[in-house]
Amino acid sequence: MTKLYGTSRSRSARSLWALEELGVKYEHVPIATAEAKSAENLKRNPNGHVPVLEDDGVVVWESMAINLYLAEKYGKNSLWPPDPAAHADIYKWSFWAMSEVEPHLITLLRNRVMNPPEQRDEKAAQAAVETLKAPLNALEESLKGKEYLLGKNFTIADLNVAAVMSWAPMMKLDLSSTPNVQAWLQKCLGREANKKVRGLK
Ligand SMILES: N[C@@H](CCC(=O)N[C@@H](CS)C(=O)NCC(=O)O)C(=O)O
Repeated sequence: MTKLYGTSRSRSARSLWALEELGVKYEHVPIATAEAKSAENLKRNPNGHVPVLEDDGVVVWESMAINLYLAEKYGKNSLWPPDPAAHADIYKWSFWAMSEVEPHLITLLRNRVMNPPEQRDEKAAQAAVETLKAPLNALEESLKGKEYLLGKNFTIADLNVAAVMSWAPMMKLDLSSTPNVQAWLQKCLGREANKKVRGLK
């Protein structure tokens, strides 16, 4: 039995996308972000966050950990290539997205979308845009002449990085100076599995 806890309007969308790509049969329990600290959810995840995965008795939290686990278990002929060197690339890009990109996108989210207008700090947002230039240029270079991060095929590395980057348009982050990133992101986000997740609760 596979269950994914967390509304698609949260980081849970990443893990729902992975489940859909992998064709895993699962139950979606769309608990809202505001309910993530309920006593019930704290039992699953002591951090009181979503997403949380339960899979045949295995409980996993942290969106990237969930996706790497799912890809390794269910994606051997698709999202998870057999070669350990490919796994190194997958870990590298997944941790890179979480450490080098996501915190700055969150700064943008707070200061351009989430905070009430009087609490928004456009200077902090601009500083985040500046900081993002170096990692985005690194991504741009890495995608040069390639369909996907690891080469010809879409893998969990693309899914994890694109899921983090999917917030960029909402935060008015201009990607026109990194055309490879822009084209790759559109291609990844346009996949049927991701579009299906956008329609979930
Ligand atoms: N690093 C964690 C972050 C999880 C997280 O912060 N989730 C948010 C929703 S996007 C949440 O559950 N917030 C509820 C709260 O902090 O009370 C992951 O990637 O899974």
